[in-house]
Amino acid sequence: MSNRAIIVEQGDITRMAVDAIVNAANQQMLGGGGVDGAIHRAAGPELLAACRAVPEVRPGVRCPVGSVRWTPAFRLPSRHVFHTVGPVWRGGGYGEPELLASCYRRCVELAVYMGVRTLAFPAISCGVYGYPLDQAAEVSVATLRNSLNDETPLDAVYLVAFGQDMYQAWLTALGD
Ligand code: AR6
Repeated sequence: MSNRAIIVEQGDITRMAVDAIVNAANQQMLGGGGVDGAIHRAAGPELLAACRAVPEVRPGVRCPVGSVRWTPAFRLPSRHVFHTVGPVWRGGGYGEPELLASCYRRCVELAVYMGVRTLAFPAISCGVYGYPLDQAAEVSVATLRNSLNDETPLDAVYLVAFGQDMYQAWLTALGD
């Protein structure tokens, strides 16, 4: 797919009828607030059971920061949930941009591996984790542009902003 197929939308990611939506989870993967809570509510209790079944890589960690894990989407209109864990913003000098980039890159890699054609991201780390919206928008768009080329077998990548401020930040980063 080409860069043109990065599409910014404003709304609720749990309503997206795409092949896979991305969850901004935490390392435990046992639910939380924000988009994570919304996804668990909409998917139903089977999602928590599926998350629990993901093996821990060390005590309390099912998905390290910058990595991704897969579950089905159960009652959501999408087919898969990709659970990724963004970095907590600590001023930018603790590898936050690289870790956030890793989230986007690893989700695209998983999408290609699984034959996912349409993928929707929320603004990873831009809520509770405190990442500045403009900087997160730049990292996400730059990473997607690097990860996607004309041969990538994806039809569309949606960036789903919950609020107007993130919507604007993504439009600016895309140069629209
Ligand atoms: N659809 C799309 N975006 C949403 C939705 C929704 N339904 N709800 C919130 N957002 P956050 P983080 C936006 O805090 O910063 C959780 O407790 C929200 O406006 O959900 O990565 C996890 O369990 C913001 O722009 O994720 C972790 O503990 C963006 O989603 C922790 O929060 C991300 O905000 C992860 O923090």
